[in-house]
Amino acid sequence: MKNIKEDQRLMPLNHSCAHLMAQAVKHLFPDAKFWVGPVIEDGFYYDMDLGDKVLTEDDIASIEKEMKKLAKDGKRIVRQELSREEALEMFKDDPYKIDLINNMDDNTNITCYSQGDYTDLCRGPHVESVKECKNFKLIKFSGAYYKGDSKNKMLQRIYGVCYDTPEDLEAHLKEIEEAKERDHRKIGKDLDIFMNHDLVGKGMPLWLPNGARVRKQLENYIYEKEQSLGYQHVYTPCVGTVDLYKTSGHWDHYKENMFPSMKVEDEEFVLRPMNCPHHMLVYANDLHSYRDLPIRIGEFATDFRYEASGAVKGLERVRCMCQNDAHLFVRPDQIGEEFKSVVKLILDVYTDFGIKDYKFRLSLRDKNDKEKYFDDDKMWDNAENKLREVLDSLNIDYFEAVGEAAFYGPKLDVEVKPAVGPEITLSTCQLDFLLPRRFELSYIDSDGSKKTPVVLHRAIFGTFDRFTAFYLEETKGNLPLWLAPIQVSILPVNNEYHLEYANEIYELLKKNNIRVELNASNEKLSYRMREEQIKKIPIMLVLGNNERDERTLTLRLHGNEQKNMKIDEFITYLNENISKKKIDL
Ligand code: TSB
Ligand code: ZN
Repeated sequence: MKNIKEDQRLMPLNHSCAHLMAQAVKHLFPDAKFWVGPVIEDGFYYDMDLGDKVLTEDDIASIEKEMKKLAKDGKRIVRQELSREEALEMFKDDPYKIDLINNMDDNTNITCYSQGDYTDLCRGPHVESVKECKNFKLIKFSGAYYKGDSKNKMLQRIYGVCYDTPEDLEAHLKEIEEAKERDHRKIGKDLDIFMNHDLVGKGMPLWLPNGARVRKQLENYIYEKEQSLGYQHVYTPCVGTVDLYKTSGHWDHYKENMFPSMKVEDEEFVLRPMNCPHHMLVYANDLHSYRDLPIRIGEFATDFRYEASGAVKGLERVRCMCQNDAHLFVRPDQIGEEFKSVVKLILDVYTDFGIKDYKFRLSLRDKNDKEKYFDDDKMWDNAENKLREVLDSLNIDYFEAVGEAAFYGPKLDVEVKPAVGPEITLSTCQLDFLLPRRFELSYIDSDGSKKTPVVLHRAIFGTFDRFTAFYLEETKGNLPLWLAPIQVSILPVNNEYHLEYANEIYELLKKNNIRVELNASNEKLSYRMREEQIKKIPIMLVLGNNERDERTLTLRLHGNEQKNMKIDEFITYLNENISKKKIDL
């Protein structure tokens, strides 16, 4: 999809279309007042105050109709420069525009744009005439708080998009449709991966049996990898005292992302947003010599974060999540090597999953932001350079993001693009010189002196939640066989004649630890096949006379390609595909 905001032609065109929409709204709802209507990556939106009116689909259709009429009428769009006084006078009945004008600094050139009976305060630029805004579509609408603050009034927001040709518009709409199909919230529903319930709360998904199957496979997979790399896994509580988070610094630097604390007897607890403090204490439980390092403490750890209710999204952005977390305690001379091994593990995992479309982002501090980042320039420079060196030595392509580092150190993140919405971070590896000092961690060096270790925080999947969301979209729900919640589904053509054979195969597959389902409902075969296709079951076995009489199996792979196999052959085929964790069938 083209980035409309950055396109020289589409940007003004969409901007003008936003005004066209506002004009149409004003015709239909004369009391409407408008807040802001920016051009965004995929079109435009406009926030408006319609009093108590909540928009409906019918309203949107009427607005579109009115816009068509106005576009056809084809009024010129005229720019006018205003002094502050003139602007305040012109918009004196509109508190939203007054707010905008009052927030402009003295040097701002105030302009407004008019088309027929409609004038809007606007910086521009615009196209010459509303005639050019013919090929548009209003995409969706929702409530949106004034200035994004839930304490303010709820406004109505309408999103739309405009192109020069009907073909371009059509292509854009098709892409939106495809993205909806690929959205993990839809696939998650089709595959029974997760659900939400108001009684549990926003951003608190419940993993259903199918989701739990996938997650268990992911856990086993990464657990084995980490064990073979010398990680030691622990279980720790998902709460800690406020004092723990004061010691770590999260209470000062991360509080707005945490749930409020709760008092129990003489202790004050918080739901933990991160696991680092617990792992620091695990490290401190033993004395360590320089020879013991690196020590790698891993955990599949549940965390709670206060994400804004408007930001939570399926499994991708949740308030209760499970990190594939580990903290690596290293000597300063081991930083490079250990960081390198984490980066290699990330690459290794992405290869196993066939993930190709991602970007490495090296997040650095903003030298001027002394409030967010602890003040030790030498330490920061040192750390940032170490990470760069490793990335360069591995020939990795990355971009740098100033001001995106964690408060405790620079980090490397892997960015991916979800079906809908802005980019997200999956894997992360963060260098930290601060936390070990705050927890007074130490090891005995070769000369007998006490030294402070350095910590690397890393999560390869990020969270199981987010990774699952991403991978459902990446594969469009067609998970590799080893990961699929149901691997094989058996469909007897006719229950009267083929159920016995189907049952025999079902039992055999169960015995071989295959996640198998028998779909022998009374529905027609074509209906049942459609059901299994929606659930994206990798292998369907359709068993009829031929298969039963010859004791063979007919496989449909991902709903289309057909193969014939003997029973033994099929078991070998499954075992090989699963044990090698092949991406394809
Ligand atoms: C890696 N202390 C480190 C840890 O040791 C840490 O917590 N880092 S983090 O804040 O970046 O979170 C780790 C990963 O969790 C992120 O890279 C991201 O993939 C995932 N994540 C963060 N917030 C959410 C969320 N709200 N929902 C789902 N996943 C999330
Ligand atoms: Zn951490």
